[in-house]
Amino acid sequence: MANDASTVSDARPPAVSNDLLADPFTPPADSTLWRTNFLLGAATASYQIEGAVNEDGRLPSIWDTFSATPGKVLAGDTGAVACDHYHRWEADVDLLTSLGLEGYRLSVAWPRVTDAAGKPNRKGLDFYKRLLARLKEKGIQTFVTLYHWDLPQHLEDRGGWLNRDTAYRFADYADLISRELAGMVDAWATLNEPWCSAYLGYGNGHHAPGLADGRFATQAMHHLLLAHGLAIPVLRANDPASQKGIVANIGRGTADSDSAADRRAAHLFEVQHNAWILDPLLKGEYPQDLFELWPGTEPLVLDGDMQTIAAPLDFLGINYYFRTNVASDGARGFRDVPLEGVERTQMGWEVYPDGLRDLLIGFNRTYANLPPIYITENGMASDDKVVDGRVDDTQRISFLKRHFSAVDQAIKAGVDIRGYFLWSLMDNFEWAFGYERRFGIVHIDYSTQKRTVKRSAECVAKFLKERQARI
Ligand code: GCO
Repeated sequence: MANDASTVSDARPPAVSNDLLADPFTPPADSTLWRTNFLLGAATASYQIEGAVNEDGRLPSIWDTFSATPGKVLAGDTGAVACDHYHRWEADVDLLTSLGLEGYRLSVAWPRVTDAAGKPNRKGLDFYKRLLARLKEKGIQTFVTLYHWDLPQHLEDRGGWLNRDTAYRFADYADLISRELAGMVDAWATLNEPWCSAYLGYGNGHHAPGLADGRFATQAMHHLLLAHGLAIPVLRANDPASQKGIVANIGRGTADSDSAADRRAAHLFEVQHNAWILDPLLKGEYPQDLFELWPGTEPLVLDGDMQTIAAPLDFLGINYYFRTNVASDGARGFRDVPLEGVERTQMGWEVYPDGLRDLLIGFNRTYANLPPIYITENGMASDDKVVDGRVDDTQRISFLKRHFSAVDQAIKAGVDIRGYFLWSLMDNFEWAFGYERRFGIVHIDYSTQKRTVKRSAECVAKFLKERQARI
């Protein structure tokens, strides 16, 4: 989600009550999550775990450049080694299998699989072929994201997502990769969180490539969505049996008071975080309120673009983390009003499972053609430590239990939700926050690369085992 430094606070999570320790995790008997066709998996992304940035012909990405720029990433961390997954992938697949996880969401690094002319890089492609073949052999469903933010630097040098041509280069890349990997992927997602790429990358500069201009953000978003829309028919043609979709991060905005102005502010917050992406995808138009919020930022849209962007989807991936409480900031805007005394994570993000439920139910009402949903990311960061060989991440266990319950409630209210991926399988490079923030259900000791299964992972594994035993 938004690794926006401005959302970080010093608040500490409160102690967790004892009854949680007694029955830490298992969903209640009537939960829809007991259905064995509800897919439960974990997610990662290439730049956050792979390392090996200079190996086997991988080209530099915008995140290599950004993280090498002093002051951009906490403690000067980079993804150069990360979890060394490029070399340890076999052990990591064994780990997934040992936990009984049924699905794995990963991303392909564009700069690893193509050369500067867009031609295939065999060694990079072979890495993903080996990995996907092994996952298939283990019976794990594969959800592959084509773009989880690691744009080849040579494309950024030509304007990146501000250059319309990048959308066409993305479609070429989608063509190449889906020909190569056809039959090995259960579901393709074109983009991960275009909101972050456009807004944090080009609007406020907190992410690579680090540009900050409101007009850049809306134009970059348009080209990202166009890239998505161009890629969908290509994926359909090359790999007809798989599902095709996109992954969007969503944010809950609540009004600080009941005043009309604050309620309007909360509405505008959700327009900026959700409708900006979902309206073009599902209605074929940008929300006009967005340009009320950001006057003069209308992107250049060519004839036929909106139709391309609104290509039918087989699924929509939803990433949810927290809510933001807002008040009116004058005629057009909103400002954050952080709530006191609420539970927060290591990111400073409020733990607010109801937001997930309410947004899903709201989307189901707003969009007549809402596709089936997968929760493609949900999870939390905590300052986890290995003590006597164990990691007791009690807050995460409670977090997961409550978000499972939110998903269950949304399903019972009629939303078609087919699965849930934990963010993340393992601690990893958390973008502008480097390695300090730990989102994994598996702990990584970065000095030894030792993996330690956290208690949350044990709880998930136990639930999956019990669920399997019911068949
Ligand atoms: C994102 C990404 C993940 C993050 C996670 C926690 O949304 O930022 O998909 O790469 O690590 O969301 O911030």
